[in-house]
Amino acid sequence: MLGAVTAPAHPTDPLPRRIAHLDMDAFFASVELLRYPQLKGLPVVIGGGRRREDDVLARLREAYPERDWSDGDLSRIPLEFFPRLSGYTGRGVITTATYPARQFGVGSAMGLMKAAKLCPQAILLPVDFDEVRRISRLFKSTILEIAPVMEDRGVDEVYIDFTHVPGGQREGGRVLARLIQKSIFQATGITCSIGVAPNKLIAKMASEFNKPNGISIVWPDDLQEKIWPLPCRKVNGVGPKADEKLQGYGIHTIGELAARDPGWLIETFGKSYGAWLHAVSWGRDDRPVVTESEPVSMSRETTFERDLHAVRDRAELGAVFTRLCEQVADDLQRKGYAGKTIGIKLRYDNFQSVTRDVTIDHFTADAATIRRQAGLCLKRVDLTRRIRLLGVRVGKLVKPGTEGEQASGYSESHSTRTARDKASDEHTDLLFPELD
Ligand code: DCP
Ligand code: MG
Repeated sequence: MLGAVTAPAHPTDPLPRRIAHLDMDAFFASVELLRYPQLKGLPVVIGGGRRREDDVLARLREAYPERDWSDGDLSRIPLEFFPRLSGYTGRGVITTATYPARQFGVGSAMGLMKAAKLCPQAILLPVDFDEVRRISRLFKSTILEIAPVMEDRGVDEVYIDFTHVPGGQREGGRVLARLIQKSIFQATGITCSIGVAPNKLIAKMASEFNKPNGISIVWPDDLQEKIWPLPCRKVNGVGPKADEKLQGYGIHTIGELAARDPGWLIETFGKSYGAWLHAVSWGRDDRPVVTESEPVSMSRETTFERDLHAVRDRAELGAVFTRLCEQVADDLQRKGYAGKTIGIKLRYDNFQSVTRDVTIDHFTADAATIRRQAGLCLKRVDLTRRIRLLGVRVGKLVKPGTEGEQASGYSESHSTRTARDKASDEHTDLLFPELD
């Protein structure tokens, strides 16, 4: 069975648990600033597409054809050659923004056109996923050289068990946190923020307290002062719908949640979720830091520049569809996986989404097979309406030579889901079917 490996237990442990959550600052934007250090301190937003070649360099070559501009000149490209948000038209959204840009009220998930109104002078750059992945691996390997018990939580965040690491208890973890911050900066040139607390729940909240380039240390006694004033939404696991329901009962902060009778919470939010809400509001969480996991599915998806129609835009849609299948096949092959369940996701112009999948009788990582099966899935959905987004997923993965595990749900953007993600999804589905 694929899945998690937990940190070794220390049954007679005299040391208090100290768990860190580390999150890179303005990650995708910081990655671009490594390439273009002249943008430091300026409002920069990332969004609007994927980087193919260096567009800024291309403009420069056009303007000065007589000169031999190369990648080495990137840091010398004058500011006027960088694209600005002003005049942006399109449907792109902000993936992330530098801290100077955030001062203008722009941030993740905001439409670029809206952001252009708030901060027209901001520089707009696309994401370089390859470089993001490279830096992601680099900062994680830097941590592992210092602290071996690390849980990978995605491209720019991890949990680290400080309890038994030298320096991990000094000043509540501040000494080790400083060392890790410094080492990551030396290795990557990017800052991060770290929260150290008695558990993952509090550490995750604490890493946001002093962003960017901050460290915050939370002790068990700090619950009332530092955690209770926060809105419930800051709890990792309280989504927008649960929050709305809480607000409906006049519960806005974690402290207000802690003041409620646990019996009432269980009655109102269900046995499992109600009990969990009570526990987290009192800062209780004993989940271990989990050091490994295996993917259960891989997927790719794309949102179109304009909504496409299955008949009128058949050629374009077909080409994108084939490309997505090839990308998923490539992801599988590169990572050495094969899958048995092939699925599609569609989002219509009214934002309604549908998924269909099929399980075949053998494991595959072959683009043509994926394309064929995904094509059959596509026949099972309404194709008379305009389509905004198209995705392809392969689940029930095995790494040839190992046992497989069933996949569930559907992933966001292009991503790899792990057994851990799956477990948390199931938790969510189980606990509040009518909520998040
Ligand atoms: N990201 C994304 N889609 C989202 C949110 C984030 O693609 N809906 C990407 C862009 C971010 C990266 O993931 O750079 C990390 O997400 P964070 O939420 O940690 O945001 P940042 O690292 O950009 O900023 P912060 O300094 O607040 O952590
Ligand atoms: Mg971050």
